[in-house]
Amino acid sequence: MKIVEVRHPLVQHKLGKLRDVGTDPVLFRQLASEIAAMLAYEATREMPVETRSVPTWAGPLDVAHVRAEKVTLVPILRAGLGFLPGVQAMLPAAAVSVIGLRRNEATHQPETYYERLADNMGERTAILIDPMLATGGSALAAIDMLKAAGCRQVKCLFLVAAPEGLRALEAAHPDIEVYVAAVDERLNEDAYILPGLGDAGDRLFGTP
Ligand code: U5P
Repeated sequence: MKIVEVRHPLVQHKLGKLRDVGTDPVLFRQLASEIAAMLAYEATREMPVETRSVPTWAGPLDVAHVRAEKVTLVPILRAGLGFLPGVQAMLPAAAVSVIGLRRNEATHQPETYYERLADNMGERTAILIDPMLATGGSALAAIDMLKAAGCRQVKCLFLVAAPEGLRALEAAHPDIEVYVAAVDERLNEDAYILPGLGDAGDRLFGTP
């Protein structure tokens, strides 16, 4: 499994601000989106590019063109929504497939409550979006769904990942790619990432 930890100074600076408990939801959403855009930039480096002829002031010219219909963005509800705008800033025309997963706080296992995928999933690269990879349960369930729908290439964007989650993804899906701003230390007994960000959904949406 390809894991890219984006050590860019701006990503790390913004992540540092996210870690500050005093960062309110308005700033948290803004910073999360900015980091998401930079992770998307890294994740799309090898994207196939076609050429198209455009009329320019100096006559027709072959220019680069990325086909939006080859990609789908897949936010995992709810926290993934807070991460989506930054990725959409980079890929504005990509169809959005939404997956709703709720973490059962007793078992820490994900439960699916919503699934609405784009058409022609077999033709698309899926870019899975969730701020946190903790046990990996949610991401594994989402990737299983995407592969069952025919996706052959899956790239995952996380703000922070725990080593436990990365190991679980690697074991089940060695063919995927993962882009993260940080790989943190470990999970606590409630399956929260240490040092992490706390509950990313709560911090994005201002819920207690
Ligand atoms: N989660 C957090 N903070 C953590 C750990 C988990 O917000 O420190 C939430 C995220 O919303 C994410 C989900 O969607 O739990 C991932 O958990 P898991 O399925 O990887 O264990």
